[in-house]
Amino acid sequence: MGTEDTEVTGEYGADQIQILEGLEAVRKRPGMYIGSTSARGLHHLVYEIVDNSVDEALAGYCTHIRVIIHPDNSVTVTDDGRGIPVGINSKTGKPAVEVVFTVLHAGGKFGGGGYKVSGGLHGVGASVVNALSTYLEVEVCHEGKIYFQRYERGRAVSGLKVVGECESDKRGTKVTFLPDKEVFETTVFDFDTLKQRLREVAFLTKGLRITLTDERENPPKERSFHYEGGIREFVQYLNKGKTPLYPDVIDCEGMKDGVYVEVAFQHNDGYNESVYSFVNNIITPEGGTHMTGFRNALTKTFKQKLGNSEARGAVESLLSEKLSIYLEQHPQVGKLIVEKSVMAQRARDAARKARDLTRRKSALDGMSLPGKLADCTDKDPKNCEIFLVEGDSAGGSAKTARARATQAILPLRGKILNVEKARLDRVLGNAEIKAMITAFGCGIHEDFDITKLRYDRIIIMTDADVDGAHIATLLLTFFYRFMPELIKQGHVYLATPPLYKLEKNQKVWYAYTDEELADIISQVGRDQNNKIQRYKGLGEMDPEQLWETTMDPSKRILKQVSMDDDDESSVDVTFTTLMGDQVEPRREFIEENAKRVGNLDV
Ligand code: TSJ
Repeated sequence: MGTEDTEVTGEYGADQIQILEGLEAVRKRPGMYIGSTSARGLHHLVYEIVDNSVDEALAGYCTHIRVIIHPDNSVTVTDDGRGIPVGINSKTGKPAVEVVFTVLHAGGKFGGGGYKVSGGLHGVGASVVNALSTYLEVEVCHEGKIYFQRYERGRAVSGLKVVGECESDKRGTKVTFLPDKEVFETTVFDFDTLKQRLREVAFLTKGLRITLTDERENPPKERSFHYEGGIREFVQYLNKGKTPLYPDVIDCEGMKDGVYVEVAFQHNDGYNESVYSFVNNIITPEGGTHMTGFRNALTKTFKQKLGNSEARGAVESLLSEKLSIYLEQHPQVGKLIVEKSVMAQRARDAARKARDLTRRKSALDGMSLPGKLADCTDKDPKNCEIFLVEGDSAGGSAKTARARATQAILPLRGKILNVEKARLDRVLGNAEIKAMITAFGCGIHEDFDITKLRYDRIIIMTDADVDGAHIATLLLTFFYRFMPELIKQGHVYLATPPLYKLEKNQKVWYAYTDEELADIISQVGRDQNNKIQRYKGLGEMDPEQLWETTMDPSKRILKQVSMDDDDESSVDVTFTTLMGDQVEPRREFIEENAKRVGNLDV
């Protein structure tokens, strides 16, 4: 508003040379600073910037962070914090904000003194994002003035200038950057990936609101996360759809020996534990001493042996204290947890016995394959695939239809056991599950060894109806819990049987969706000679039809199951459609229907 552009400083100090060398190093070896230049590294740029605002929130000065993906995949992050300091930094003679963006490792950590800190990847901060962006613009609103600076590939192309005025009580920082196409393998952001991580950050920073907007969609897509309950709400979220053993989420929070600790948990009636631990807001999948402290506190408190003097570590001592008090007030909850623990102990013992049995068996008789398996003759796993077929009758057709050299058939009878609901010893005693484990040859859990996998492709072939989809889900759940690497490394597929057969004048068409059927009818004409059959199951197809429509590698449609293992707290199972090489182009639209199919129950 009538304010002339005012340079805050324009001096080009001697430190500048060192700065440029730093940025060159980042551009030369980006992987060293952000992990990789794949989609993963790209998304880390956003986390890196957002972490600065999160620190501001943890320090108690910021309540709302906005992240906007623009149509050109540039990203804006805005917060309502104090604003990156604009004053001149005595050491460099530059405004602090310029130092933040141009000096490697400077980060946003000035005074420090925050209650907790979020940790960006390797703690490298804004200067790395700047170096790896075609351009980056920062706007700071401070004491009624709007400060602005622009950088290109890490270098300031202007000094910090006052470019306008804002209301004197308005504060905050706004950063917009465009990731450099010369650096990244892809510069297209994935909404769900950002959404997942930002939701996690919101859970970990109670009270903070984080809003994600995708302007590439019309109208823009927006999600907002705000959890007053923090990780308590995270636990409720994880237990959604499960049956808690008791109504309360038990939690504690506090500072001990300079370590800030937050814990929350609630038991459910399932047999799988979901434990997530974070240090400085970063997930620690392997656990660590903080996890040891958590488990010690639980066992010690329940053994009632706790004396504060023996408590080691901040987590252990804080949680033990809180837990003892809680259990005195809620003895019923204590009883439930103890019962649960005893049950779990029994289940573990039974499971160990069952597993020892499988191990011994495979060691002794050189792995006897299940009787129902029609194995392929080729012994090179690279060439081989196994069809898991719903029902004995479809299994029979598949055995007749298959290419014997490379295709094995394992018929599965009836519903597959839900491994989420069953105790481990029952799971391992189940005939269908035992058959799969022996047929695959790669073991489970800690015995899992991918190099022993006997088939490169594991193809789930079920009816194209609700029951078929349910069986497929149960199988995927089993793989996810017992051999997740099979999914992560892309060995699991879904077959796509046709929904309809249309016959006319001795010619045959197959349709895999309703739209496709309509398409075919409009091509061949709607008349009396059309004979349309709706397949209710694989069993209705004769072996030739089954081969032609669903099994023939040159014609079939396979959906590859994949899983984003970046963030295990919300597993998305994704299907990618793979088609044989002779399919008509009109089948392509099936791809659109197969992109993303819900969440696997975690
Ligand atoms: F990444 C970044 F540096 F570019 C960045 C920093 C990006 C965004 C969107 C926000 C921020 C940021 C930094 N938000 N808020 C702050 N706050 C400070 O840097 C700050 C302000 C005042 C004081 C103080 O002691 O008075 C200290 C700090 C660290």
